[in-house]
Amino acid sequence: MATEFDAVVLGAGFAGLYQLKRLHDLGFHATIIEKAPGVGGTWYWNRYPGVMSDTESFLYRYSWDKEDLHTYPWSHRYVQGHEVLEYLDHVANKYQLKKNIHFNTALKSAKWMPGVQKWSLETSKGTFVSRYFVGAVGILSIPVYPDIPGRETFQGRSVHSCQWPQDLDCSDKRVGIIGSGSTGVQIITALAPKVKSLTCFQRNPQYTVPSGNRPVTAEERQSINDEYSQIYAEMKDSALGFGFTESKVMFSSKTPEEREEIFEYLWEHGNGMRFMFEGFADITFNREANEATCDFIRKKISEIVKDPVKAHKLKPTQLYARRPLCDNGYYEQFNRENVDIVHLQETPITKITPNGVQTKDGKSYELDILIYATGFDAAEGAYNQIEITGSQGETLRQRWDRLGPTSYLGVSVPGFPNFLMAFGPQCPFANAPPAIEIHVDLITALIKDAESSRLSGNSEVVIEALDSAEAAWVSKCSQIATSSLFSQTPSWLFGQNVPGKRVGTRFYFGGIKGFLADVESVVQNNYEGFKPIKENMVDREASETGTSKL
Ligand code: NA7
Repeated sequence: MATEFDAVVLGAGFAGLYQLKRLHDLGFHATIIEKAPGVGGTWYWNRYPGVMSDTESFLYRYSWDKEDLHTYPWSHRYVQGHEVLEYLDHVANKYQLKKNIHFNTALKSAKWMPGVQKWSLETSKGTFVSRYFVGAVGILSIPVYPDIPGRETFQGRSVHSCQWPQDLDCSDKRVGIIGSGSTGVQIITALAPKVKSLTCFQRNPQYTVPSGNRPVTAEERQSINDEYSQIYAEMKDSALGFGFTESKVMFSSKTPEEREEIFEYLWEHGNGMRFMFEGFADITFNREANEATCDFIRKKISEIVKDPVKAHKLKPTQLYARRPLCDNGYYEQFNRENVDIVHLQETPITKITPNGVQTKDGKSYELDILIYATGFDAAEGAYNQIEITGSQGETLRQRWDRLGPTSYLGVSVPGFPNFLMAFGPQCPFANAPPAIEIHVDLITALIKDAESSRLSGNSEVVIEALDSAEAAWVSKCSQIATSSLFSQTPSWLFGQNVPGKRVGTRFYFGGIKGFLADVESVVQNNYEGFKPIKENMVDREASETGTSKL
């Protein structure tokens, strides 16, 4: 027999936990379905050595629990993976959310039932029926493995970064790692001092800068606490929401000496996002500024890495236009004798053997452990794993195969009534916790108003984006993306990291401030772009919508 809920949320990460809390606050009978045995979402799965956030700790958390903002402990400029998990576990306990989470439960399929206007959700633990269905699966959860012959023949331990076995001890082992994105850089930096040998199989080197991680003093914490309202006001007025003032300085307005000074300051102070956005306003769209940034980082690589052959392999040649990375001493690791780098563009991997990896130059690398830091089928990937059938009988995957991973505001897809995504495709490219809060607040407002409309007799009401609104949003996202050098550099942000995946932006690059303005306008205009939810809503006070937090 099916278990009935008012709302079912999929996923117990940052988005899912906050969404469950908001639904409980509305008095809804709501639950979370979660595949893992614990909360944390992305942070639950990504427990590899060196895993760390690169957002300032004071903004990598929820804004709505003022007590936690002021008192929950964190010691460094950035929180490590286990600290994020502990924090989310603390929130789930504090708000007694766990009793309403179905852990170890996988959603297999979801089907809209037009007769009763509800979703039927088939899970590994039986059927759930719910009027509202909120996806909160995150953007990075489906691992991508490289298609290399012989992968299954390897006799040592092989592991993807997001399925890291907690018993895996790499000490004194011969370790190989494929991938040098954000994850690879973190793993390499953490493992290099501990392992017998570390061979890094790198296809495209990426630019990474020092993170500047360091302890935060009690005085600094106090001053952050004192300024929290200002910090959040500035965050909402920014594009990225990373807790620093984004530059308005054009590269051309500075002399070569001044540019060098700015780059040096950023390098010393640390953080990839700051490096890209705090010194100059136009690194991501002015080719000259971008190339100067590339030159500066390549010069740093030459200075740090003593072996010129290794240094040469580590120097990126692409534009500096992927999600910017930072590290805790990545390039320095290549001065260790036990760390080597294989440049796959010069010597591609030909096969994986029972003993290790072979490359085209005939070399064999004998390994005990092979790590895949090869990334994710991002954005729509997690939704595509589940058969979600909407009101027209088409699955979400079929629709996205046809049109690309489209949505309206990153939350709603035409043909999928009462299905809402917290941080779905075409959500803002920004610091995740604050961006997620905007989404959850919008979803909560939509559900609250739809439910009150339904209870007042409007029995047919559903929350569903209009085709025209979705098309306009997709076009807006792609226009903004096209103006950036990001769109000229292949990465998971545009889908090129998965062979055969449709290329196009998965993000709204208009920033937090722009997104908030769009959402506020949608709410104020009677949920413009959605099917009518409530008659007579135009005059209503914003505070009645539940979106006053926006
Ligand atoms: P990324 O950024 O997608 O990086 C994946 C890495 O794996 C990257 O270096 C890829 O090289 C490499 N890769 C992928 N497939 C292959 C094959 N077939 N052969 C060799 N190398 C390969 O994933 P991450 O997990 O590092 O980071 C994802 C996000 O998580 C990050 O941006 C943060 O927001 C958090 P390529 O560059 O494609 O040549």
